[in-house]
Amino acid sequence: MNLEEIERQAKEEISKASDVQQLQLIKAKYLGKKGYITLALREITKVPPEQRREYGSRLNQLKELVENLVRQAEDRIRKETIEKEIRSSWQELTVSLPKYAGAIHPITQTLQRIQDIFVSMGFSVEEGPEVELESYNFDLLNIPKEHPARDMQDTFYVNKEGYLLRTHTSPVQIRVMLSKKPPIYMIAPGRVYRRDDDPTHSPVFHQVEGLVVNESANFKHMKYTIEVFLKEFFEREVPVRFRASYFPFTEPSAEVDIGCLVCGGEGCRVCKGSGWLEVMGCGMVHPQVLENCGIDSELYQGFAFGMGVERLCMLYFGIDNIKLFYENDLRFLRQFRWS
Ligand code: 2U9
Repeated sequence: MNLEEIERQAKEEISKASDVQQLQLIKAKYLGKKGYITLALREITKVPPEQRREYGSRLNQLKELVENLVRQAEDRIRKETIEKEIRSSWQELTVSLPKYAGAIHPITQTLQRIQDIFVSMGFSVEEGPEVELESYNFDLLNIPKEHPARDMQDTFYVNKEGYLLRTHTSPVQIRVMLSKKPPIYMIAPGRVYRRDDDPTHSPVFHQVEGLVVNESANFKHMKYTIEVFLKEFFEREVPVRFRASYFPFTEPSAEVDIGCLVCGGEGCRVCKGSGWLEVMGCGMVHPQVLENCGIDSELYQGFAFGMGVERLCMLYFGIDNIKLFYENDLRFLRQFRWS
């Protein structure tokens, strides 16, 4: 084979090579120990002396050309292999997404919405332990030793003297008051535990409690704060009424009702004919509670409020059984995709 012939054939074969092994064989055929170009170089002695220089340089050019073509082909094959791999393993994620998409749990969504509203009003969000000191959960809150809430029937005690599973998030406010000076504007969201189990009560549920302590807090401030919150939470003007009530840690105390969201106040099954739905409790912090936490009740006043997250979530979404929140039935949970 003459050199032109070798060049033409090598170019054609290299350009057609489609995998690395094939390319290695072609390389050996031209550049290997017994390859055409190697043999041609060896045969240089047979070329007449006056043509050797020209022949040698021509042959070296050809060798370089073939080496370059092989390198380029290696790159091309490597790229083609990767592209082929990508094409075969590629998945259209946006198409399969809706079928498998998760949802944020309705309780988490409700907690987030409640927190966002209070944060927008300048409250901080505080957290505390779920296994709590009995004294923070009851004593410092002015809850007497013989109070029924302290009963083994109502509270989960743990096998360490003086500790329990918190029955409300109020001990978080105690911790904040013990460690910080007023002014205090805070909410305490979190999980709480009570020995209850029926269609409207779960042994584990969530609360958000709020506390404001400053030199001038009064019932009017509390009323306004709660009214603004409820309007934001239910995304409409809702009738709100404050009913006198009693809690050991607040005085005076009130329960807060909104006009029934289902019947608009006419009276229905949901509001048990009254036209009103109870949504939270509140009151002016008992001076004894402030004193228990080292806050001078002559100088400072506070208001507090508390709400059950499950109850607010059920009212907001129109859910009638609290157990649905804990069963993790996907047919239920799927309905709460954030749109
Ligand atoms: C401190 C002082 C006062 C928190 C309050 C309520 C009223 C209340 C209930 C709502 C439904 C609990 O989840 S529920 O069963 N809560 O009615 N909570 S005032 O008062 C405090 C808290 C901490 C130091």
